[in-house]
Amino acid sequence: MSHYKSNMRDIEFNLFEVLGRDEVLGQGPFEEIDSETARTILAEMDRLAREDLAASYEDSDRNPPVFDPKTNAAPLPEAFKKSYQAYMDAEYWRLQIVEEIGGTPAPSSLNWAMGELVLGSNAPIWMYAAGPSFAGVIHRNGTDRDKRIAQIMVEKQWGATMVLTEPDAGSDVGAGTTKATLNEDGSWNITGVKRFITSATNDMTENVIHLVLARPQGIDGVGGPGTKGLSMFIVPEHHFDHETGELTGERNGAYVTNVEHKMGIKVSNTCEVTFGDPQVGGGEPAKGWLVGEVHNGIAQMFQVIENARMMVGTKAIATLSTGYLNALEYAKSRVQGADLTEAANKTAPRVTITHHPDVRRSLMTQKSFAEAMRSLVLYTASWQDRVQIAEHKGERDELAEKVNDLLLPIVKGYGSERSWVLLGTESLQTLGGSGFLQEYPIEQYVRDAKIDTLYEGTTAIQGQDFFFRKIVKDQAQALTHLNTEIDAFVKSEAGNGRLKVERELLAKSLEDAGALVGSMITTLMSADESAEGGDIRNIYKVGLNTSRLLMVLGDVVCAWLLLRGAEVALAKLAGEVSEADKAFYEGKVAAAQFFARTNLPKITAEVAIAEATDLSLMDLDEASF
Ligand code: ST9
Repeated sequence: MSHYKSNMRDIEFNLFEVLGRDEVLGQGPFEEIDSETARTILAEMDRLAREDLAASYEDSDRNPPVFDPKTNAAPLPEAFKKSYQAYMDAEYWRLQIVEEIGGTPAPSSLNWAMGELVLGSNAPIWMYAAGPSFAGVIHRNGTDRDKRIAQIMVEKQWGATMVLTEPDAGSDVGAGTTKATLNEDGSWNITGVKRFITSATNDMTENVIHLVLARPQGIDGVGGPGTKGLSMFIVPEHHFDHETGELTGERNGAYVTNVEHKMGIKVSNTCEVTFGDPQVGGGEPAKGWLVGEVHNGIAQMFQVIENARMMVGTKAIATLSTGYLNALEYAKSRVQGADLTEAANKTAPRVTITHHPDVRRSLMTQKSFAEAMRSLVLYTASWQDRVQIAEHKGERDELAEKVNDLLLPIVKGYGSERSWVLLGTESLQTLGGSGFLQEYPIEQYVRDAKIDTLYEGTTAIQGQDFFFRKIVKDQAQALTHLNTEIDAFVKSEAGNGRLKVERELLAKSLEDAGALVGSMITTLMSADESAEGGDIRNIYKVGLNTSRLLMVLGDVVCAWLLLRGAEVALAKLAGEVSEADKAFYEGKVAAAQFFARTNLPKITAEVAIAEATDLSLMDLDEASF
């Protein structure tokens, strides 16, 4: 039986009943995919995920790849390769790429709905299969040569990697020291060691294209310190003819020199890659080609990073959803103890644990967060749909770009933190001691989901990105738009009287969150030493609260999205619905009410804590920690 339990009903509810995706499907850039086709694709992907992709989930954990230093490789388990091939053969990965390189573009919302199914059933498949999506970035930024390389990558279904991190440059990408030196033929020699590189070796694709950030040497005006001095290079594992794509038979000097031993997602090879070291492999130089022949590496790489941050948040949320559904299934059949009203009666009938108040609290906590964050992912993706539609017309939808940018750290940072914590504290806990056993998938979910708070920018980085870049640098334009939308909902008659209490709670938390943003901006301004009385150390007070702000606004946005869904559900319940739909819609209303009532009142306290921040923590001697 499959470990993976999907929630197709809720995915379709979000896409079609709340977000009205019928309106974008079948037209403009998505002409070839109407809503009926989209539903068929989702159904097929759901089957594929539960059966073929999930099939190797456990085996890949118990029999992970082992690095062989003689071959610089870590071959993947056969069962995993079978699942990967099933995914590639289904060809739905083409929906993420542009037509010019062999794709059939679909709205981002449909892609991330499918993404949930793949990432929840066996996430490393999505990561190994990302080569064609990486090709999209090369195509978008590249010269004619690069565009042909991008086509080849898709035709041949090669793997690809994002290569930023170094042993001493993790969160601080700008500290990277990997060098690039120009050759006479226009190629570059790359030298340095990179770490934590996902998918850098596999035995499923004939080639891997590394997208490497390195610092050009000896050229005026480029290669300076920090992230802006980094350029992005196409560095293949094996050399190939840039016109035909045929491998030339020459190895490039980019070698995997270690594969990490990890807590989770063990089948996803996390590699050290050494570039251009004469002592490694055959000692060949590591040759690379500058993407687009422009030195704009960090901005180019952020096109990959933005997609990968969305991926990580979706992975986390997908795991919480299947964790919840596994816990629910267990709770419905596990008989333990008497009903609390019969606690004094030692001979009272024993009941399933779904009868116990604390289990109900836990299940509804899991359900409401999993469904809230699913709507967060799909709502964010619906802004990406707008970006795609504008691009197809040769225009830009700047508001959509900004709102998407604002939401990304919430999807990634808030999504991964809430999911990882709830998987451990609630989903696993529902199974009692059995949750700790490898007989059930949840202990693996907990291990596999922890990485989501770490890679692609830790939660601390997401909090900083959210405040400094997505709010302050944006002059709060996207935030103001979101605030206006939530405020309009608060003031509406949404829910026809049934959501009055929750709308009031939302109004209060919106006001509190607004006050928090305002006070952090005021504190930031007081750190400006060019202004009278400014003290640079006040910036610490901001830094002490950026993660808190991310979580607070995550709660507000999630509550709003759930309540919007509840409004739709209540409208449906007012008409004729099947028994199954009645239960589903009532569950949507209950989850929204529960989420608002149990989470929103805490925001007032969070804001009070933030506003009372002083510098005592920063003044404390390190020895006192
Ligand atoms: C990793 C691998 O963790 C994990 C698994 C990967 C699995 C891969 C498979 C799936 C991926 C599929 C992807 C396919 C792609 C598909 C695409 C489809 C189209 N947003 O603030 P500044 C830029 S890998 C956008 O001064 P610092 C911007 O250009 C390791 N851009 O930064 C900016 O210039 P400007 C992951 C942003 O102080 C410039 O950077 N590592 C954003 O120099 C400088 O900005 C990390 O994630 C943004 N949010 O450096 C690093 N932010 O301002 C974490 C910056 O002029 N560390 N830019 O616009 C950080 O993010 C740091 O904040 C820092 C700071 C490095 C950016």
